[in-house]
Amino acid sequence: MKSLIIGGAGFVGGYLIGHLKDNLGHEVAVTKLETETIPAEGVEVYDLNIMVKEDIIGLLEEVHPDYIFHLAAQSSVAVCWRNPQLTIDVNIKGAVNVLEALRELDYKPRVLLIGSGEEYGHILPGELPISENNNIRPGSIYAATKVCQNFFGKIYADAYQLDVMMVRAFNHIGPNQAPLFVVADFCKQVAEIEAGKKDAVIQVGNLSARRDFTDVRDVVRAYGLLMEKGKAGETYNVGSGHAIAIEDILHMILKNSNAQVNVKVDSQKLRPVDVPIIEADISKLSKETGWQPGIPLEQTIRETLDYWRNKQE
Ligand code: A2R
Repeated sequence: MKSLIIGGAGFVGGYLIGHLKDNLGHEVAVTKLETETIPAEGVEVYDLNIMVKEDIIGLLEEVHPDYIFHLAAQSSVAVCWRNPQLTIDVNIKGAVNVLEALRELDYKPRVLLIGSGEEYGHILPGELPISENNNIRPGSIYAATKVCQNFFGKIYADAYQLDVMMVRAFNHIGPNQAPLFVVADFCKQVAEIEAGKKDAVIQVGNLSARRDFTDVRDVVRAYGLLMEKGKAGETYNVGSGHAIAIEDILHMILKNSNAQVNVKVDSQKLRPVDVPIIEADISKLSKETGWQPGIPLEQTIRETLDYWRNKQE
C-alpha cells in the first residue's frame, strides 16, 4: 500500500508518517513546501505548493499513491484573522486544485480531506455532542474555508465518483505542536518560567471556551482506519467526545509544575469571535471503524510539557 501525505511537514504530518510507515507498513511519500524540512527517514519527500495545480497532477502521476491524506493548510484560527486572504487561498483554492488534479487522473486513489470541528461554529443548546449532519454555522474565516473544502469534497465525490472522504478533526494536541495553539502555548510559557527565561506570568486568552481535545497519535490512527473502512462522500468527526474548559487545561498543566505562576488575560489572544463550546459526537467514526481514543488527556499534557522543558536546555 502506498500513501501520499500532502502537507506532511506540519504537526500532524510527522505523526502520520510514523503511523503509516511503522504501524501499518505502508510505503510513504510526503510533500512539503520548498522552505520546510522533513527529518523522517525511509520516506520519499517532494516539494509541492498546492497553489500550482499542474504540479499536483505531475506529482500524483509520478508517485501513484493508493491513499492520499490532504493535510496542507493554513491551519491556525488565530492567523486567519490576521491573514484571511492566505487562509482562503490555501484552504479553498488549494483544496480545489487537489480535487481538480484528482479528476484528471486515470485512476482513483482514496482521499481524506482534513477539515475541522470549528466548521460547526455557533452550536445551539441541545445540539451537543455535535453530529456530522448538524447545521454548520462557522464562526471564523478558518472555519468557513474548511466548510468550503468539505462541500467541494462531497460535490466532487458525487459528481465525478471520486473516492473522497472528509474529516472534521476537533482540537488535537501533543509534543511538537506549534505554540500558536493553546496547549502548546501554555506548556511553552510554563517551561520558560521554570527555566527562569520568563517572568512568572502566563498570558492567556479566553479561558471559558470549552473544546474537545484528542492526542494527535489517536487522531492519526483514526485517519488510517478511515482509509481502510470509511465510505466515499462521507464526513467523519474525529474527537474525544468530551469538551473541557481551557481553564481546566491550564490547571492540569500548572498541576504538573512547581513554578509559582500568575495568570494574566492578554487581549491580543482574545479572538474577534469565539465559540463557547465544541464537543464531538464520534459515534459514526466508532461504529464504522471501531476507533476509540486511547491516550488520556493528562498523559498528553505531561508529555507536551516535558517536550517544552527539553527545548529549554
Ligand atoms: O504554513 P506552513 O509553512 O507551516 O506550511 C504548512 C503547509 N502548507 C502548504 N503546503 C502546500 N502548499 C501550500 N500552499 C501550503 N500552505 C501551507 O501545510 C504546513 O507544513 C502544513 C500543514 O501543517 P500544520 O499547519 O502543522 O497543520 P496540522 O496541525 O498538521 O494540521 C493538519 C490538518 C490541517 O488541514 C488543519 O487545518 C487540520 O489538520 O486541522
